[in-house]
Amino acid sequence: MHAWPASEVPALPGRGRELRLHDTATGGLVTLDPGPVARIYVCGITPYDATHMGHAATYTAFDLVQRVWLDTKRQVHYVQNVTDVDDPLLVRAAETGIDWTELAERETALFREDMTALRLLPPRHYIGAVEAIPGIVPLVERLRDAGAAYELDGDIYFSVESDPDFGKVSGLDAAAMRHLSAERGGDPDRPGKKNPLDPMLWMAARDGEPSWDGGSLGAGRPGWHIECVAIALDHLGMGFDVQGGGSDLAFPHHEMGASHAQVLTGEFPYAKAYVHAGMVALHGEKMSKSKGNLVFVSKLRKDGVDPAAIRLALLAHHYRADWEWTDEVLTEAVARLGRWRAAVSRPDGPSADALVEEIRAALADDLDAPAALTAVDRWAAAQQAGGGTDTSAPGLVSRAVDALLGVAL
Ligand code: 5CA
Ligand code: ZN
Repeated sequence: MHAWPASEVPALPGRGRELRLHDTATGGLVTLDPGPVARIYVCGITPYDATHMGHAATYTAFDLVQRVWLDTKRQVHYVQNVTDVDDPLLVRAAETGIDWTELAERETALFREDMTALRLLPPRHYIGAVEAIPGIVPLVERLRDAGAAYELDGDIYFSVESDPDFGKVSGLDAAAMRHLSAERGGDPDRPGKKNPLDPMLWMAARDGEPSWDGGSLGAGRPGWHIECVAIALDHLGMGFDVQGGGSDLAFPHHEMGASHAQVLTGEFPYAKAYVHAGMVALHGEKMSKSKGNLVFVSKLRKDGVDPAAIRLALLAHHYRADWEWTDEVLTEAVARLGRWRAAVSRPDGPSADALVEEIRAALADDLDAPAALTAVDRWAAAQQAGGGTDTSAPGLVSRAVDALLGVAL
């Protein structure tokens, strides 16, 4: 499927720093060494509702990853999926009486608009689960033929015991895994499974639900984790640099994905770093489509909020923190945007060379966007106080804020 248009990324003088990111698998910071082409897969939406602040925060974090890499003069191969067939989408379609394909198309179109407005760089490959099915079926067949998958009443399950490295992404114990599996789309209590944690690879066709030709698997539809694996292996290959998503994907989604891929290829690791963004809450609870406590990007845009202010509101929080969306967060961002715009519209100011390096250093250090914003605040305050006569400074600040933070001043 098509992605969305890219906003231009201005080139800056000098070169950005090497990125260090927190890796869930090792539990610490790793300096990534991507080579001339950096490869990143970020899990996409399940399009049954509009983009909320939690989604936007997570995608903004990985947008910063791309921007840091681009600033090191690398190319970035970025892949994202759309889970355009899955249980929650079918349930919402049934509840609302909207055809599931129409619902998915409508919400994906809105997501593209939101991403464009927020200046999130698009993936090179934007792939739907449905269009990935012809690539998924042979992977499931291979897992089954290798003895790493088994059939249960027509459904095919992956055997987590087939991967000696299972558990290394999340580092959780069996009890925690079982609990999260039940909460996040798994079925640990289904009788007949070899291990309660085993996830479904292929679901046999159910009455009244869409299904596709699965060759020797029979008609059905793909499981969630194999969807992302098929897309990532097809477009990035094993050992790509970053697997990204919100922290709710560490287990089971990224754990299972890594296992599927490692058993399929015999190689380790699936991704060099598993990077997870914190959860955004509203009124004390994680913002989630299933709970309905949502603030939508599209609603704020419709209300006339400048997308640059939304972006600044998101960047004011460290990507790994869990935080709460409030009206004040947005009010402060609107005020900050105003101060920055006033500052760069002046004819001169203090030299900005050091500021560019400060922004680079902050972002390279596990995407410390709040520190980068504070650095820009300091420059804007000094400029407003009348310091400096460098006529190139306002333009350089504007370009740096655009290139590195994605905010158009
Ligand atoms: N389609 C799957 C991934 S393959 C999925 O999780 N879709 S989603 O629509 O539920 O979420 C899309 C992305 O937003 C995921 O990375 C998820 O971790 C992230 N996300 C969802 N809710 C929040 C939240 N409240 N705060 C931060 N990130 C969130
Ligand atoms: Zn995914």
